[in-house]
Amino acid sequence: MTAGSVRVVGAPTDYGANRRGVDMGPSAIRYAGLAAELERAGRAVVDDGDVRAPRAEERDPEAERPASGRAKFIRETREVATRLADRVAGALAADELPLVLGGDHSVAIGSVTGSARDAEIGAVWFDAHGDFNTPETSPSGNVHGMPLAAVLGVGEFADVEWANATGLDASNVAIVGLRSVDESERFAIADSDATTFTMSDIDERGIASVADDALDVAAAGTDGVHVSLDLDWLDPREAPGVGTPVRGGATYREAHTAMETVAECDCLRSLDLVEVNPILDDRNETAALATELAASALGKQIL
Ligand code: NNH
Ligand code: MN
Ligand code: MN
Ligand code: MN
Repeated sequence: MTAGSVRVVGAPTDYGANRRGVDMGPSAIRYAGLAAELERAGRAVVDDGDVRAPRAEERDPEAERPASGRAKFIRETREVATRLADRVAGALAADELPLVLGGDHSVAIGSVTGSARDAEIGAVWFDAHGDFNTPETSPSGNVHGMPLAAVLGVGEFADVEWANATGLDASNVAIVGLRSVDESERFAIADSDATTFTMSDIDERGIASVADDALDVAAAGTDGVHVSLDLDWLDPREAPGVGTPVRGGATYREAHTAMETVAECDCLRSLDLVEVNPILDDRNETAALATELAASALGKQIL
């Protein structure tokens, strides 16, 4: 399943997050040595540059409003998601593995819809958060808290065609590492067919077994799996450069083990590295960690 070459696409946006700076994530991850690291993992790397994303200051966050509730910069989010989906689908059509660099997590709407355009896919979401809000339930109006609900067509998103991933069923979705879920989001997750693994599950069962189960759920009966790695999945001590840090996250070793499990699955179709915020980072260490984890997911061997 795992294709040979990796095609890197940056989505330099911070439309979906409250704190500015995550739009610099693609540059920071490239600067941390992404291409060299992936080449050491035995992968040819093609850098497709960034999708166009106007600066947030040039735009009015409420220029377009959802039918109900709040979703800031929804027009800009749609523009980026649409462009990104085309790039991701194009890479897959060329038999390359798309690696999307965020940007805030709203960019995953583009990567997932692109990956699911011509295939049945599953998805594993490594995240502290559920990303299952809708404009109606969101406490913040920030779309980075909504991408899973969007691609699955939850609630009002059912009618938002550009955001729905028709080739993805919730029964093939697993969320790993949950520790910060909004009250309303909780019910939406419970109502869905998605499978969830909290940090407590990881504490009790170990990450290798949890990651293995999550990938099994996602891969079952599909053509491949999209892995969305929100760097806030990790503990803020390991990954300080994120906009919404939550204590009690995955350790450095747990994160590598999870990504090695992804490589072993031989089911990876597309990958996101999102929410790296260089302004909040400590000497680019979160970006460097993101490159390391991508290499593990793409098959880097120690010996
Ligand atoms: N659940 C909160 C919201 O919807 C925070 C989401 N933040 C994230 N998600 N970083 O991964 O606003
Ligand atoms: Mn997220
Ligand atoms: Mn998160
Ligand atoms: Mn299906």
